[in-house]
Amino acid sequence: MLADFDKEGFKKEVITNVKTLFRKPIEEATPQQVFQAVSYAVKDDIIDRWIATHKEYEKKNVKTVYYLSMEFLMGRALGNNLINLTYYDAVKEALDELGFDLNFIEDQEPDAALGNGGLGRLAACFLDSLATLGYPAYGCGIRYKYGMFKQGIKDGYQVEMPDDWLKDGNPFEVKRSEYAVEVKFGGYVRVENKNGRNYFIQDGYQSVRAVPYDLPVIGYGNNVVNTLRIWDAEAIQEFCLDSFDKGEYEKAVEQQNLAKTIVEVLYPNDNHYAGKELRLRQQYFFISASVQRAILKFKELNKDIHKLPEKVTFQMNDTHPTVAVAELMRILMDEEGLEWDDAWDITTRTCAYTNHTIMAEALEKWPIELFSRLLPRIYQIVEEINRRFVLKIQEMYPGNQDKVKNMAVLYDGQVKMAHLAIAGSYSVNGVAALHTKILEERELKDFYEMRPEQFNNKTNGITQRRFLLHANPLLANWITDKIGDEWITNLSHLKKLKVYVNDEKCQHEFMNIKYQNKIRLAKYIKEHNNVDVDPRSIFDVQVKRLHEYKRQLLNILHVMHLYNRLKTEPEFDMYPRTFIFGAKASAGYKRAKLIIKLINSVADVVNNDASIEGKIKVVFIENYRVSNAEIIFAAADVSEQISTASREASGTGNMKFMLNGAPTLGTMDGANVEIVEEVGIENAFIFGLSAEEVMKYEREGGYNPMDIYNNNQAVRRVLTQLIDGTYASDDPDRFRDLYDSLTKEDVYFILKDFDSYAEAQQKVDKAYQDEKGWAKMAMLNTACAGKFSSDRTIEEYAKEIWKLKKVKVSLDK
Ligand code: GL2
Repeated sequence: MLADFDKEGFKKEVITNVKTLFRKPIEEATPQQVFQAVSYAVKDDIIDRWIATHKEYEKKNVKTVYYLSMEFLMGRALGNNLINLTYYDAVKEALDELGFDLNFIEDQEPDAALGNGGLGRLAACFLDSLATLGYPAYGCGIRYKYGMFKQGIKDGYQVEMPDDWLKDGNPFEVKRSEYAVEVKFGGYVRVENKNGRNYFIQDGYQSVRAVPYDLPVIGYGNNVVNTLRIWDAEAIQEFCLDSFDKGEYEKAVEQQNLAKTIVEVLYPNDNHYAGKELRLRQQYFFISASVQRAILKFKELNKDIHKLPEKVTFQMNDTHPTVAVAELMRILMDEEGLEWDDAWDITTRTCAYTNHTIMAEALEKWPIELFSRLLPRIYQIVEEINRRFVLKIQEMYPGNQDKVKNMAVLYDGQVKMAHLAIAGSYSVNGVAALHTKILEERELKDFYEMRPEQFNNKTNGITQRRFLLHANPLLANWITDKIGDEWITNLSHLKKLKVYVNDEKCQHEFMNIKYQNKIRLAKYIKEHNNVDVDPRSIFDVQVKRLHEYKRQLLNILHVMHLYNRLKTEPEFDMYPRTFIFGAKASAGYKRAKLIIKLINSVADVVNNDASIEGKIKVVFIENYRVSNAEIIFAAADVSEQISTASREASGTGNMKFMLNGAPTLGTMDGANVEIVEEVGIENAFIFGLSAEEVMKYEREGGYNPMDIYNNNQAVRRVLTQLIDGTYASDDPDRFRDLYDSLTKEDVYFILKDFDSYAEAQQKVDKAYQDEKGWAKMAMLNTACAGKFSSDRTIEEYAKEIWKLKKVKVSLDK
């Protein structure tokens, strides 16, 4: 495949690009300018494939999935694009010859951080797999002007800074003004009767023009280039002198402002909805635009709108895009002229819904007052959906009011978006086996009983192209040396590594690669945190969003406990350990932010206490994001996946660690269960209450944390240290909120799981000292990670939900 890469031509193009873009010779270009010039040169290589792919899709009139998502956490594009074009090494060489280091050039690119965490990153991995497998797909989202905020740490506290990711332009995007559509908000609905049929007309509305920007999504070595389409908003009515005269100036300003605010910023909440009007506007904005465009495209190739389900699936990524159900109904009835039953039949064979969480605070509900004011026509449709759905429930369960209460779309003055999604979809899936089971047996039990065939599980996955091939080149090359390169597109091949796990030479090589990656991370930590860490210590890593259910607090309390032991138990010893954290907290999540402060305060004390001889180091990596995640996963020895069982729907970081040879220290939650199933429980460190036990306690009203406080000296000691100034000498009450939350309710069972966690940690300490045993365990984790490729996940979606066919693309020159 490399044969078609023209190195000399590429070098020339880079030089020319610098000249035409920046009016400079390349010797005078800034690194950012070189990055731009290189990216435009790469884009040229992409364009032909992009056009060829879409020609092929049109020629075959293929079925397409539209992956509707408020979030796509893409990270950087350049390196990944080169990897998937299979040009990475060649471009590296070309740039070397021009006197530039590709790694350094890659570092100039801002992360496209249009997402919060796992849910958004999953969407990005899915796009990579869809293109690699040759499935026709669009990602549809929002072109936020500001993505996920940049996190700074000041005096140990998180500070948020705007992420102005577009300030230097985005070389890979293409603006497609010709595909702009109008999206309407507010006003009222007027009914007009023409020839005996009622027409519903929205009047007195405000509107914006939705303008798509397309980003290429490149399949690995197969010429397929799919599209991530993100929508920008522009004012329909520009300021014009006319409007002064007609007194419409105010309206023009209003529309300008509306357009500007809609796409201004990503809401930085993970697993939590804020219920803000602007958020609902964002949702309807990108859904209306995406669905309108999809229907227009469908109609270019197909005459009969009834064929829509044969050609299109709208996959709704969580509750955020579920207004799509009603928007599709609106288009089918008000624009295509279908009757309700016909439209409903088409809609419910076109829409599918993925649930990503059981956390009640994440399932969106909108006050009817707000919803109907903002989306009057859509609300009418939702009302009718609800009316018919409730009739169906009553028919199935006569007289059972509880069923109506639990399942209605409209209830208690609210629009329940999950219920709308389920009523309007042919498929509802969870994201790991345990999660789907909990949905079926508990959270969505009534819906499951009504229509069990609608439910299915699709265990999440990650793309090995970014999280191994790009992130860990040393290991990637080693694997390819041992078993060939088929793993790049078929991760199950990794199991061939099993024959090497007892081979001492291989163990050595494997652990040496880990060591090199630890040196790379240590260097990053020194540069960014100015902390020295010893790459020979155990790198124990917890990187993910900060959330109480993820229990970073359990981790840091345990660090405090170890520190206590080192200080007071002369006979206690431990293998040197570096506890590495990385996490953003939602800007308004006070307790999460306090936990960040606690981690940094513990770091201050422990890292500066010479008496413990560097046995413990604590590092909080600032601004955790996709680009530094790639370095972190590759360097981890231990993967902390310690959520309260039942709460983490799946987790995907857990899979990235496993792939890079880090055993899981975790609870039996989410996909951890399946990781253990693949690798064997002896190759993981499992602790804590099971999901069933947690849910049983919850049914019975919780447990009493004071029982533990009173009987467990180690726990009492660290709790006391939260309020006696040990870690806050200037303000001993600083962490009182954490103390109170643990001693009063401990809703996340942190104290309950403490002993069992500490015990598992001791096992880690012991296991690591058995060098061969550890090497074997680490290698087995990599070897057994095959299941967790997003290629496997996407194959399942494509076969079982979307019914897509693969397309081959060739480049006729
Ligand atoms: C999440 C879940 O919390 C997480 O466990 C899961 O892996 C991802 C992807 O399915 O989805 N749900 C959610 O709302 N966010 C997640 O990361 N933000």
